[in-house]
Amino acid sequence: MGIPHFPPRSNPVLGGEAVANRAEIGPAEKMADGHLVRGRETEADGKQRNGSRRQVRARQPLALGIRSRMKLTSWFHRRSFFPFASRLRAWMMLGGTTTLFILTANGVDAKDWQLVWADEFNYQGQPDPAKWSYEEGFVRNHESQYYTRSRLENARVENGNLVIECRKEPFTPPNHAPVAYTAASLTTQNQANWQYGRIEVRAQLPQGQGVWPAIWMLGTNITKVGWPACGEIDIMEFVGKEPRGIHGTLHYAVAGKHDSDGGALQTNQPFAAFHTYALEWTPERIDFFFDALKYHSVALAKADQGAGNPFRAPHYLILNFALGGAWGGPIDDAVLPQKFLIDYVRVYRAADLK
Ligand SMILES: [Ca+2]
Repeated sequence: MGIPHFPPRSNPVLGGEAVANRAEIGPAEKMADGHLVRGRETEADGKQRNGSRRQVRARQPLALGIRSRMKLTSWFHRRSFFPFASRLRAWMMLGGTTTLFILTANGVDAKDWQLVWADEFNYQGQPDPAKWSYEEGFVRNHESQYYTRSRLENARVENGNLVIECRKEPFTPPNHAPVAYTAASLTTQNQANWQYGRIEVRAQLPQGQGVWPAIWMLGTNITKVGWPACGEIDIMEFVGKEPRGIHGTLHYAVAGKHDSDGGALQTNQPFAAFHTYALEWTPERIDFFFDALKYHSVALAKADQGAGNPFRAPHYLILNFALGGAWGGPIDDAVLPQKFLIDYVRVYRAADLK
């Protein structure tokens, strides 16, 4: 959610910094085409850690993505005589087969994961108040939606899914002027947080110009140290104006200034079906997954801040459906309402990580 991560509207200074960050990300997106993954792997090049991210990207385009892809397509190499590109295309189209690779693609064997928290959304009505609370109002990024609290039109559980619905409608919140767009943002803040493990969310994304759903985390110490020092883990971000891109990113502070390390996967119509968005978080690194495919990885050491590191501390989870704003861009009213469906959230701890 944090590229750019504007603080509330009242802080124009930090907002300006975020705009510059987004502008820098732009050219890299044009480098990727087809089903290629792109990402930055600065930890493999220590000399460039303190250089500009633009330099890093120019020297190492696609390096991480291609390696990850090669690993995952080895099955096709052994069993098929089709050219590599055809195998790749076929593999991406066979979304249902990706589960075959989970055991080998994950950093830790599946048998070593212990489920420690979950919401399967196998009930009806309000999201479980023992697990979820709400962000309310206009919260960040100059987005157009007003987040409502405990309003079934915007957040409800039905048919086995959490439904977060973004609507264009005249609505007058309590103690607020009328608004034009409503949606919801659910958070486990003050109720559940985790440090290390595998966080897995099966979801179907909304689509259309302006939509910006996200699955992400913030450090629980945000109320003390602020953003970005608290750290931010974006497990999944998607913007409807780039309908092929899935983004995973870390935000943090280096010497008091915002920095980030993000990767993106280019795939076909990710909103057309449910997919699994996950991260695996160890004391050494965070890996980002789309189904079984690991498309980005960041060494935690990048975010060392003296003796501390925001990613060696607990974070809470946020599921939200934003509209417009700094990254969502212009809104196509005709696509609304749109639904962000979440089948489940599962949090695992690795058996060897206490
Ligand atoms: Ca479910």
